[in-house]
Amino acid sequence: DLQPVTRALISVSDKTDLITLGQALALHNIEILSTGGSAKMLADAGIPVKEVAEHTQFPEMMDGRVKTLHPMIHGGILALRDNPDHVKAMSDHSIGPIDLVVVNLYPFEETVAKGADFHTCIENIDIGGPAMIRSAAKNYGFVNVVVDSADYQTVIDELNTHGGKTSIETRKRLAAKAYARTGAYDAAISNWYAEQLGQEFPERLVFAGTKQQGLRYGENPHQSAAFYANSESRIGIATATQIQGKELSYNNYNDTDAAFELVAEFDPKTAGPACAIIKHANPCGVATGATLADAYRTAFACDTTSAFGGIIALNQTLDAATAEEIVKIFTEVIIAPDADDAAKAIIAAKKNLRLLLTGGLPDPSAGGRLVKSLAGGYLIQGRDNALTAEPELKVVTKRAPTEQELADLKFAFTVAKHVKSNAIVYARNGATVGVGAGQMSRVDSSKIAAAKSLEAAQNAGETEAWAKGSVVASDAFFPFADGLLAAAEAGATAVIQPGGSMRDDEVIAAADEAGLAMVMTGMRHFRH
Ligand code: 93A
Repeated sequence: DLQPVTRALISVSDKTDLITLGQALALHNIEILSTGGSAKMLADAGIPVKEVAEHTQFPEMMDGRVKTLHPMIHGGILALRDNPDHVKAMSDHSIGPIDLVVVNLYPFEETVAKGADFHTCIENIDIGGPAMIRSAAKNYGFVNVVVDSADYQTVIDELNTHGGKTSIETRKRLAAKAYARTGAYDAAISNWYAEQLGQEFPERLVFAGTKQQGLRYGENPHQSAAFYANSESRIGIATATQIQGKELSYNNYNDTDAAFELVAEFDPKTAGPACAIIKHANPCGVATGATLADAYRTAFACDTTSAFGGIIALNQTLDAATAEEIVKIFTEVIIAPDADDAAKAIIAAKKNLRLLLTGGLPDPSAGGRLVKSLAGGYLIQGRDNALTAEPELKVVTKRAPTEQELADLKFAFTVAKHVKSNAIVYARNGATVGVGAGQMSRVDSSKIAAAKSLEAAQNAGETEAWAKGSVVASDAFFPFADGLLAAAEAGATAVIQPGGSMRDDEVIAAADEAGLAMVMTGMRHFRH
């Protein structure tokens, strides 16, 4: 079903490739109607163009708020060319058909992102543009609608192949994309408005995402998947540049995000170099160190078995010494703010190893939403963007933690925030020595973490579990003394936990009995 293009309307804010398009249309003798800025640019390039105001015999008015909202325009777009009544109406009112609508909208999203004031954002809400886009898309049987300069070539190719005509398949595809654009545009406006009104959870929440990558499969090969980016500009997996390696998989995305969010808790200025190694969205080793290579080696030592095929996140520029260490075993992904040339060269030898660079670290305290889908709906909550600041830590035992213990306790609790519940983390000298994740019983998590710490010691040729002399963090309170006693038995000397159990007294008494120092944070960090 080929349809000729005789007249086009071009009204674009983003003028990328406008001249190329105009020239191609002129070659096909297509009459071009256009609005102010677009018309001027085309005319300046010597392309024949007619101002919309001249076509409608109606001036652009009200600061441009009304420029294309006219029956001469919308009648020309919407008329069904094969409907006698529509054809008669066109002829009665001297309305010429418009077969191609090229519109991109006032940059509302960019204006918001720039932090513009309320009034400026409102003025950047495009009305005429979406109206034309929606009209053209509705009349896909006859009209082509282009909302993205990336599609100019598609239309030019169609016109060239079909002698100035376009196919129904292309027009339908363009129509679908057009409604996705106006939908996303209105979603951005409504989300912005809700934010202005301080509505964290408005009556209707519209998600808008742009497909960033189709994925080969989802969590498993029989599940389909894709990655969509939202309009948040927060540094992270969505803004990263992939320097080398295979395409990321669904699980890579998930784990790399978890890894980078974790390592970003350690500000290089205060915590020094830090490294997190992730498997199945849980850390199997996290460490700070005198150098980045030290941090990696120590994180790796926590669980050398699980680290195989893991995801590595670094809080500062990947250097050659660290890269040398990393390439010794198989790793899926490295994510870091940056990498120096020597490090890149070392990584380049491992063709499949994915290297992602972000240019910075995400702000752990930034707000935002977490979305989880359930049967028939979404559960939405704010990001867990809080950490217990030092002054809020309450010493509840007779013995207060030493300075070293306190530093390790804070480190361990920060890591525990990023471990699936129930989370138990043993740490020593700014590094994890045993992680227990995702158990239904806190005692089991504690036992697993202790067992891992023995394994780590044995791997290093030692006999005594690394949990001995370590500190321990629990993501939520100990409901009974048993979890705490398990940690004491493993050799932990100090404990950090939220507190708030009905049996806090029992737990504190058990800690005192065992000679442990314990601090309470008053803040829980469940993660599921
Ligand atoms: O203010 S509007 O909502 N009113 C209109 O009637 C209208 N028609 C086109 N904005 C309108 N446009 C928009 O103008 C287009 O969507 C496009 O983004 C922009 C192009 O203006 P110019 O060609 O003057 O640069």
